[in-house]
Amino acid sequence: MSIRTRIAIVGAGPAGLLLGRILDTHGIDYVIVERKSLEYTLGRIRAGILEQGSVELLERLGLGERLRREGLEHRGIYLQFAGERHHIDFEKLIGRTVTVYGQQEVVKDLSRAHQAAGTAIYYEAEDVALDGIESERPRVTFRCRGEDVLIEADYVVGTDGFHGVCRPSIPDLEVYDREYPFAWLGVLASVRPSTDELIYALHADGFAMHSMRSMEVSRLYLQVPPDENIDDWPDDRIWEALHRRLGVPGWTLDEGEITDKSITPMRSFVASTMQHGRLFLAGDAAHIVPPTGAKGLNSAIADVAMLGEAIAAGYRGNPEPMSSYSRRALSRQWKTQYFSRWMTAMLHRDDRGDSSEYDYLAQLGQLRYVVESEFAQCSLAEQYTGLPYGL
Ligand code: RFL
Ligand code: PHB
Repeated sequence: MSIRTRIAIVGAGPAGLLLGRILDTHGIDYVIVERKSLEYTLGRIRAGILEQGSVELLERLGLGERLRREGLEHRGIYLQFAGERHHIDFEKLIGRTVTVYGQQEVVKDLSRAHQAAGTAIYYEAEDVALDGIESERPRVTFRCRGEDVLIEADYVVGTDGFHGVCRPSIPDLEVYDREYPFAWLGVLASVRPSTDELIYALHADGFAMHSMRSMEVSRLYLQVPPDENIDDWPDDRIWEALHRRLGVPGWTLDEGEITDKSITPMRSFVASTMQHGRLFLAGDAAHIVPPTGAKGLNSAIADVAMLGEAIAAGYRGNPEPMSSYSRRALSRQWKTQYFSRWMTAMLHRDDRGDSSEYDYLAQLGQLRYVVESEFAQCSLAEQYTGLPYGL
């Protein structure tokens, strides 16, 4: 089978699905190709926090109805260290907020909107490959339910995540990356959150975080070594570590049934370009951050917000936004990289090497500076709630 469309989108994660909805508002036709099944993409538990700009974009696209009803707007976060918990009030500091709404829910809303619009999405596509990205007619080929499919497009957009096929199709691509000597063990628990807003805690044993998905479901994380085996963490051990690292006098952490448990390694990664010929990259396909700043999903949303408008401008006869997309997206991304690395370094214990105790005490100094300085808090608030898109 052979298909002709304007934009071939590879990957139906949040970036690919959202780009499709943006293109719909401009009447630009596209086809989406996804390696996994619809059920699989709906079941992935990942990010939980939306920047204010992400919320506003979803609302503008008509995707805000359930988000407004079920999302939990948070005016700040708690930073905890040395047994003290401090509130950083973004709303008071800079008049901006974030919203707790699971990535799973964003993907569900996007998938429903695509179903209603009758979008062509090829799920369970095998052997997805790109061809001719330096030509006028780039192609995407794959097999779907035993049939060979060829898509001929004007442009290909790689929203196929970190392990996708699009980024490796760029010849001589340079990449910049950094690994961290720790990972996050994350659990979902069926229990009302014990906090009204997220708690980011540095403890002598390592980082811990209390997040949530709803008023009935808590999301909790613990710093663990990168090669940790999940089988070594029975529920009792997880709760015990969470109580120790998150505990402050006069506060209790309520326990509930753990319904999901996983370990995620941490890395920072940026590709040197987000465009080659007629291939554009967006989201995790181009860059990864450690999750401490809650920036992965929001960066993917920012990329496609910029790219969708750039493509629309291109079809209206203005090629400039498309040619400057990579530079603009990377400029925003490098600021986000720095923020995520800073939050990660400030809040995790690195106990390798001789300077471990020194580093920990310096981190406590940094945290104390942040909670004592309104300037530092404004900077954190500005970055956490989201930098503007370079449109
Ligand atoms: P995705 O979500 O990885 O989607 C890529 C899609 O492409 C498909 N695919 C292919 N399709 C066709 N052909 C191929 N060859 C393909 N290869 C792959 C995949 O099946 C998939 O459907 O990338 P996208 O859309 O760029 O979205 C990025 C976000 O998913 C990611 O950045 C966030 O989840 C990161 N993240 C967080 N981000 C935040 O903004 N706030 C958070 O609070 C936050 N917390 C997190 C996180 C990520 C985590 N994990 C598990 C990595 C917490 C965790 C634990
Ligand atoms: C989450 O709720 O999954 C979450 C929240 C904030 C982060 C990372 C993950 O920084």
